[in-house]
Amino acid sequence: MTSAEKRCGFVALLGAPNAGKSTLMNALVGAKVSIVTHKVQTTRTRIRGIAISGQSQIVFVDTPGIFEPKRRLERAMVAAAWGGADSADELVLIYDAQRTRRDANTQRIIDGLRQRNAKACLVLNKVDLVKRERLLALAAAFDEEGLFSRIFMISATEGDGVADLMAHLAAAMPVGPWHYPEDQLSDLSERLLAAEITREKLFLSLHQELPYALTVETESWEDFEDGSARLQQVIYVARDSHKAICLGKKGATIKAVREAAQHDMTQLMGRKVHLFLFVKVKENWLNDPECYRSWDLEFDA
Ligand SMILES: Nc1nc2c(ncn2[C@@H]2O[C@H](COP(=O)(O)OP(=O)(O)OP(=O)(O)O)[C@@H](O)[C@H]2O)c(=O)[nH]1
Ligand SMILES: [Mg+2]
Repeated sequence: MTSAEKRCGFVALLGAPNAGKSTLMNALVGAKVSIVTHKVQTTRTRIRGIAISGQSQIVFVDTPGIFEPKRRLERAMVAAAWGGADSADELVLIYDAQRTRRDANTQRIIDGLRQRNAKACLVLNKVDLVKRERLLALAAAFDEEGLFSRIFMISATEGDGVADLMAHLAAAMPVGPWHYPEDQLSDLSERLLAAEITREKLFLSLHQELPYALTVETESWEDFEDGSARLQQVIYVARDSHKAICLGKKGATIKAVREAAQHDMTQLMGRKVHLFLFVKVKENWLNDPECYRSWDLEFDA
């Protein structure tokens, strides 16, 4: 084997909801390919972000958080997360180092890894918010599990420790040809990415259960000769009362969501985007197989 040989592989990012998986993937890829909010259960499916480090192409798989699922969509999300783990070359467990006690969700992942006889790297994330002594104690406690080949201390928002993790993973990738063109950063289509951006803004603007009771679909996309694009998206909600909250007083909420989403889309796609949003009631979208198919989620997980 020579050092010039190309390497390529998959790295699954696992962790409890809100641990910082998507933030870390964006830091590794160097672009925002997965949406991030302060709320749990933001990521709904496996999203691939692609990075190159030396001769290695690393395909990161951001997964929904692993938690105890109750509803159909939640079961599908957790199944997608484990599916990402089972098809990966390397696993990274991300833990929010602010937690003073190990949570049941992280324990569930550790048990699942043990059942699978899998080794993983551990990332203690959000180290910018935690004192060093506590981090060392945490690392020692996790080390006792005998499950982790390496432990990294990272701040995904500040970028601390990200290069070390990347170098470790790059060297661990199997030898083989790259799966994606050199300039590709994600496997999401532009339509899906645009829907995710709008969903992020809705998550940030709406409260309680509402963000979890809606979904966004890019219905039409027109490209114009001047490089600009016109996108029409539908926000599906389950009830009339949800529609009213989504629109806000005199349409103020949806207006702010539209403006923020359009701004991000224009930036990310590097061209002018004109966004049009419609809110529709579709009572049963959570039980619509088509919706699951479009997300590459299993309907009967
Ligand atoms: N201070 C600090 N905040 C962080 C760091 N990493 C992530 N966060 C914040 O933690 C919150 C959750 O981040 P996400 O990346 O959405 O977490 P996730 O694990 O993908 O969450 P789900 O998709 O819901 O499972 C956001 O508010 C992030 O800004 C970090 O290193 N430091
Ligand atoms: Mg996420």
